[in-house]
Amino acid sequence: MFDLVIVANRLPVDRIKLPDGSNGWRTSPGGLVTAIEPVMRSNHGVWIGWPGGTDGDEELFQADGLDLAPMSMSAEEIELFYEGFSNGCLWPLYHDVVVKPEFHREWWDSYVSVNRRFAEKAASLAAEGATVWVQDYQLQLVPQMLRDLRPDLRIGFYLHIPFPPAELFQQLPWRRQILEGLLGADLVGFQLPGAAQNFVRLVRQRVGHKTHRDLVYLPDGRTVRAAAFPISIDAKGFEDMARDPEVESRAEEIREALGSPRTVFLGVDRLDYTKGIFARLRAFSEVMKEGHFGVEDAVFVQVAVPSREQVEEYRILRDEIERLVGRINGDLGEIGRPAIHYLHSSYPRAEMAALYRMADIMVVTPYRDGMNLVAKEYVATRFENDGALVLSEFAGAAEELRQAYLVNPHDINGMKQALRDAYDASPKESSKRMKAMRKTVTQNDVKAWADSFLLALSQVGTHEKEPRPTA
Ligand code: GDG
Repeated sequence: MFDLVIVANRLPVDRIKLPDGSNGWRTSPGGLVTAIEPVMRSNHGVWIGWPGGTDGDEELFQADGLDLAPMSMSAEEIELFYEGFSNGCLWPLYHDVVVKPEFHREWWDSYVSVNRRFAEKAASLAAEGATVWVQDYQLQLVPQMLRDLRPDLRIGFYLHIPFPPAELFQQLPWRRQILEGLLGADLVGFQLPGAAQNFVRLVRQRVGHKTHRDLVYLPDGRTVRAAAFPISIDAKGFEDMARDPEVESRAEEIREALGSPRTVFLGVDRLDYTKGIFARLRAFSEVMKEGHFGVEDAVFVQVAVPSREQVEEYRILRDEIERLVGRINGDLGEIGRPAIHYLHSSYPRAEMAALYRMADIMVVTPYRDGMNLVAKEYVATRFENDGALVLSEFAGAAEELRQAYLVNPHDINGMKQALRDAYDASPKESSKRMKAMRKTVTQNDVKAWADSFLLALSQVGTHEKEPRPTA
């Protein structure tokens, strides 16, 4: 039995086949594991999640001293729960319906049954009075299902993606069930205060509970708090990696391979329609076409990390982007000098750091993004206070990184202007902006995020200053 239980769709490791045919594990170091690992170690924690694949093995195991509980997933569940309801319905709905969400009852049925299995697993592993922290949009029903099974637990929920305004959320045929699922938690955490307010307002309107500021009062006497906890990165870890001489020489090597242009623009995103890759490349190509800079002055490196390739929308998007890159390079490129270097691949973390180090201008222009860690990682690696960040107003990170060149990603002319401004900026101006952004990122790192969430979770219901409404 464990005192801290993390419940996430994915485990922090992938199941792999070893050369001898047996099962092995490979850590997939993400931001979440960096954040949660220290609290898991100091609190006797376990992490429940899907290890990828369709292997039925649910045996607990240890990796790097962490206790992990794999949840199996059938091929049908991957199709209906994961690719269907999670990524074909909730993902677009919560990202401003950038793409039309699909509502299918068989997807929902699978979402309910997978959430129930996760809740049952958490109930079976949590010690009396333990803390359970449920992560993200794939598992929004787990808090209430778990509370029904184990009323003794302290339950937190954190949403990594945006929470939509009522006008959009109301489209969801199962809107009430989702709200009630989340209300099983003591604390519901969001990236931004606006998202927490959307949630409280919806609870008042759709479920009819009394609310006051960030608190929801349930008829059974329980109080639920909804608040913002903007996620961050292991800023020191990224800076240390960036200072590594091997990373520095790799950064130089990449620049030389690009033909040592004056300015390198960089985009790094999962290949997702929310990330605004297409419009950003168009804006860059137009600035080049208009002669503000040529292929010998500037180049755009776009890393598009493969993502959700079984989902139709993602396949269409990939084709569109690749056609555009081909057209731009055909129009503007010269022999040995394409305007855009497009890489459909994922890389080790050290290579990511080298890419950040070699880039003069990082371009992050999602139509909607819960936070966007890439923007923060870039800033963390700029220990010489150089470089510039072009950042969408619709990324959560824009609320903190005010000194970026902020853009509306729907406004191509506005984006062109921001790219020109970043390109033309004096070293003094860039350094002033970067210094301020670095201060923000280093002071609010991912450890501070995890600690503040867990502290707030431990305090819900213990010292509310506001009197309970009596009506
Ligand atoms: C969701 C929300 C929110 C990317 N490519 C490689 C690689 N990465 C790493 C990056 C970064 C992470 O993946 C991507 O995080 P983002 O925040 O940019 O975007 P999402 O994947 O959409 O994440 C987002 C986040 O959750 C956390 O709450 O910020 O808004 O959508 O850390 O470095 N890492 C490696 N190789 C790659 O090729 N090693």
